Amino acid sequence: MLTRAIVRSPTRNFADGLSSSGLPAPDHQLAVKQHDEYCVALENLGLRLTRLPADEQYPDSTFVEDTAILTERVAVITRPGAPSRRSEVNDIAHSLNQFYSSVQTIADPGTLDGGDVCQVGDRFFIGISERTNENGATQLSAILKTAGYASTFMDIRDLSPRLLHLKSGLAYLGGKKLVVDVELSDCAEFQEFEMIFPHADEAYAANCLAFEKTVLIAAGHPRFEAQLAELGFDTKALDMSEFQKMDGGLSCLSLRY
Ligand code: CIR
Repeated sequence: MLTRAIVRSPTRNFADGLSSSGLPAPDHQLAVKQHDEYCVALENLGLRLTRLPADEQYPDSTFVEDTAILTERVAVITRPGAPSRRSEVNDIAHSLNQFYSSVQTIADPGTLDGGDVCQVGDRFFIGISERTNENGATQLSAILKTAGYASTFMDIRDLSPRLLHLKSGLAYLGGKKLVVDVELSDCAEFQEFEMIFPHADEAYAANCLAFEKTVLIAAGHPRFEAQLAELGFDTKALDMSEFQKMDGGLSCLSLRY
């Protein structure tokens, strides 16, 4: 069960981060407001937050998910694929040392972004992407295996070049339920699951966060909200507009453990 999360406030120069969205630059004050609402939503779900202060050296550092893989048995500090983000891991490693007796790391030449790693019970789907290379995925898989977890690689560059990370198009809702971007629907690995496909106009909504029967979703996706309600989930919609402009989604804003 998840009890804690690490979050990091958006920097004043948040708009200087990496983006391929083609959307207008984000507004810092609005991003801070949306981030605060996100933190309140996590707290209302019972999570205790570690809030790291904004670090202006790293405009993408609010997307803490990419810096670590946290499981019940092991913590792994990543080596983010974007060189501008590589040193974001330092403060996260420092925070995690308080909670994990052993923290492993991904080493050069491996690259790995947490956004490419989706846990489904005792198994992990690891996306090979523009950010996560095979070496990084292989290092993670070996660490996970030692901890008793299985892993499966999926090359999303071929399957769906539009997705920055695997979890831009994949979320686990518990049981056998997966939210899947329609472009990933043919993956053999997913066929044993009950797949929920967001409508093509609501593809951004695939990046959602499930906490048992409650799912945090990005606001403005009514069809997806209805799909989840039909399955018996309670939904809480959060305004994510400023993070979407920088290619980020709900999962990217926290490290949950
Ligand atoms: C980046 O390009 O690295 C950031 N602007 C967005 C990272 C989003 N993170 C995620 O999906 N896990």
